Order: sequence, then C-alpha cells, then structure tokens
Amino acid sequence: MRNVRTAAAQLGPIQRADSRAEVVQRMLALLQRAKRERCDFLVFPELALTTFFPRWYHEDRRDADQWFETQMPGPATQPLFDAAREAAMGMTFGYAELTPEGEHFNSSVLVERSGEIVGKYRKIHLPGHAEFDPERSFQHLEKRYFLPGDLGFPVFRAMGGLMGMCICNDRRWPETYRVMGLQGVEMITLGFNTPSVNSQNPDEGPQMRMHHHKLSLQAGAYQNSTWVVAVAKAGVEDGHPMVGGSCIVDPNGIIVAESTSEEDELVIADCDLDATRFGKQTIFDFKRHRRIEHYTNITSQVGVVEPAE
Ligand code: CDT
Repeated sequence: MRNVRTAAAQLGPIQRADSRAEVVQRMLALLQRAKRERCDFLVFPELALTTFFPRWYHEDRRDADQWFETQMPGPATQPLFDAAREAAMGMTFGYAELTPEGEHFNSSVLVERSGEIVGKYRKIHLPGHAEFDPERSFQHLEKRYFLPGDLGFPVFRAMGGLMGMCICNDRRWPETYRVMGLQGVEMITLGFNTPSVNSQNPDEGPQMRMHHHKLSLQAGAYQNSTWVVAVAKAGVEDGHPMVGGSCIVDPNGIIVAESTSEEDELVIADCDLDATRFGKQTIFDFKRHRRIEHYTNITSQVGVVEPAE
C-alpha cells in the first residue's frame, strides 16, 4: 500500500479587490486544517492566488500583468512553501506565470514535502477568445492573456508515486489523461474555474456543467487507471457564479469524496497509489492492447476531416 492522504483544498470566491496576502492566509488556514487531518498532500485550484481575471478585458494586455507572478516562490507565496515544509506536506496550486522573457502562462507547480518545487505544468488547452466579444454574457479571455503551454504533460516522481498535473479545460480532452497515462501516471491533479453557465448558451446551466465535469474526470481516471483530484475555485466572484464540484476520483472512475459547498473546504480521501495497478495490468495494459497504427489522426490533424461524399 502506498497511501497518499490527499486533501482537495477548494477555495470559495476571490473578489477582484482581494489581495494576494488575504488569499494566502485562506490557503494557509486550509493547510493547517489538512495538517490536523493528517494529510500528506494538498491540491489547490487553478489561478489560486487571484480572482479569475480572464473574465476582465484589459485593452492594453500589459495592464493584466498585475495578476501574474514573476517569481515562484515570491514574497506573497513564500509563507505557503514554509508552511508546507514545516507540515511535511506536498502541495500543488495554480497561478499566472510571467517569465523573465515576458511570456505569459496559466501554470501550476508541484511541491514536495521538503518545500521544493519538483514539477511545473503550463496549461495547454486554453478556452475562450482573444478579443472583446459583445455577444457573450461575460468574457473568457484566456486566449488573450496566456500562451498555450510549452512543457507537454510531464509526469513527475513525487509523493512516493507518479504525479501529473492539468488545468481546468484540459480535463475535457481525453488526450490529456492518455499522454500522462502512457507515462504510468498514478495521480493527476486538476484545478479549475468553471462558470456556472455557458456565456454563449444560457440554456447550459449548472447541472449540465456539473455533468460534463464529472463525466470527464471519471472517464479519464478509469481509462488510464489513475487517481484524479479535481479542485474548484467556486462561488460568486464579483457577480460571476462558478460551479463547485471538487472531488477525488479513484482508478475505477468512482467519486470517493466530494465537496458540499462553494466555500473554502477540504475534501479528503486516502489514495492508495497501488490501487492503480490492477487496471494498468489488465484491461488498460497499454503495451498489449493499444493499436497505434489506427490512431494517426490524433496527432496528424486538428479539425474534423469528413469522408468524401
Ligand atoms: N478555466 C477554464 O478553463 N474554464 C473553462 C470554461 C470554458 S467556457 C469558455 C472550462 O472548461 O471549465
């Protein structure tokens, strides 16, 4: 048994006016609660340090730099790293990354129990649009503020197992899980900010959103025999509602723990990484059963190519 007692550390809303320091205090409070619950590993959401700023349009993109971190850890986040090290707890959280070369990414880091960063991921599937869209009920400007990630979907040896990360919209794409599955991943962490309604389709409300969310996680976990730990930033940010639905999914695709609020909340489960073995050695024994000669469309084309009439 390789048990990683894991806490999905859901954050309630972060308003535009809330400072990094205020948010880090909330994250530290969750970390201390997780420590009292004897957790080994803490998972925070996408863009955990700020409001979900891609809903705000800045005509001059440089005005959005206020939401980005140029250092990790930096002055605002160092207390998190110190507390994780003192508690001997691993963690992961999402943040907006501004590199020394001036590139912008929607990123997450994986931090070992020593407080060292052992992995980084940059979000690959960026939803939304790059220009102000008056047709939408609200904006989703990830394509304006971020570049697509350039690190692939790496898997890291950490927490006594094989750990991978993805971010929000990535969870809807089977390729995300499979690329990590092909590296033997045993736990995938995922932070998300998902609006409760579709800005282009008011009929797609919270129930449908939750259905698509869980369907994606459960399928990804089962089909790659991995744990998936999904963590929301939830609730109403400056009038914009976002779904909760933080949950921990086992390698059979079963939700073993889930949130009950849209506030700061811990969702805890004992995740035995050895529980990934059965699926990886039987129905999803990739080496024996995959037929890559029939999968070429997956990496050779982006859009749909219909058969000739
Ligand atoms: N943050 C993020 O990726 N949110 C998207 C919203 C899609 S609607 C433009 C998601 O897939 O939940």
